[in-house]
Amino acid sequence: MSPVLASFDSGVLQVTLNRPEKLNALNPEMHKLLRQALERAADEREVRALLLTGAGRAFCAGQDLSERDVSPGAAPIDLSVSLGSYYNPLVRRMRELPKPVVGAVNGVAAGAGANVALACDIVLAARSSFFIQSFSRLGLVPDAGGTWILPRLVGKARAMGLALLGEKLSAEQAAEWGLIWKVVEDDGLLSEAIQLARQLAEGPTKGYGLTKRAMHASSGNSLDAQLELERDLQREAGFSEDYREGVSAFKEKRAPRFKGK
Ligand code: LHQ
Repeated sequence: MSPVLASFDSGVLQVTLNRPEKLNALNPEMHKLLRQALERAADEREVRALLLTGAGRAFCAGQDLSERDVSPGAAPIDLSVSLGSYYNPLVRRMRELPKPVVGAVNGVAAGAGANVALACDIVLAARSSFFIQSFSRLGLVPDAGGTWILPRLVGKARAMGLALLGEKLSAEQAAEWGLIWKVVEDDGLLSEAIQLARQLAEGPTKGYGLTKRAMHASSGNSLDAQLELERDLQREAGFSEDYREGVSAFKEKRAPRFKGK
């Protein structure tokens, strides 16, 4: 079985991390397959939303630690290579994909696995799942965008507590703190996530892509710069077929039929 599964249906590319016996801990092979899936999502017009989840009882336990030789005589490991080659491009691809990415956190999301989950645009989490910034337990710094996204989502005080203490954060608490969109009962998670991804896949894909750009740019922009960006992106959105369809549907008092362009 492939360690990353990809299947396409109803506009949604579902990508499943599939090494359940290792709690879907990420290795280079999985990164390669994840990259291919994200490239497919970017290239294929029919793909209008991506759904990321995990097989078995975990979403993802972060970097595969079994592949690291840390015995006393072993050469020091340069972790920047792994971040530069795999994690940083992964997070960038997810953020830059001009289509919605839904994360369905089915179980534990630890270390880089937690931050890959948080790089999704909308995160649903099973009630029994939890998040751990487990880096401090290994003497490491939160990576895969953790030090960027955590303070922005939950504020510096909570971000610092999560990072330094490395304690479990329940799905419920994560939702209460604004880290994720919603908690879903365990047995309904995948079907609700698929339903949501399909809903998004029927939406104005172009407008969604532009919305992602605006949202992601906002944290580095002044209000003035953001207003200018909104003006430019709205210009682009206004030229889309979906804008015409949206306005027509409103006037005709019917549901819009967006084509994603
Ligand atoms: C694992 C892993 C794992 C391998 C469970 N690797 N096998 C660092 C370096 C470079 C660049 C990128 O970024 C990073 C950041 C990182 O992501 S570092 C890794 C951060 N992740 C962790 O520290 C999590 C480590 N795992 C755990 O703390 C526990 O496994 C959790 C809390 C996730 C789940 O605990 P349990 O439910 O008690 O399960 P378990 O510990 O028994 O794990 C089940 C199996 O999965 C077990 O294998 P085994 O052969 O003994 O049954 C674990 O060894 C394996 N596994 N995480 N990251």
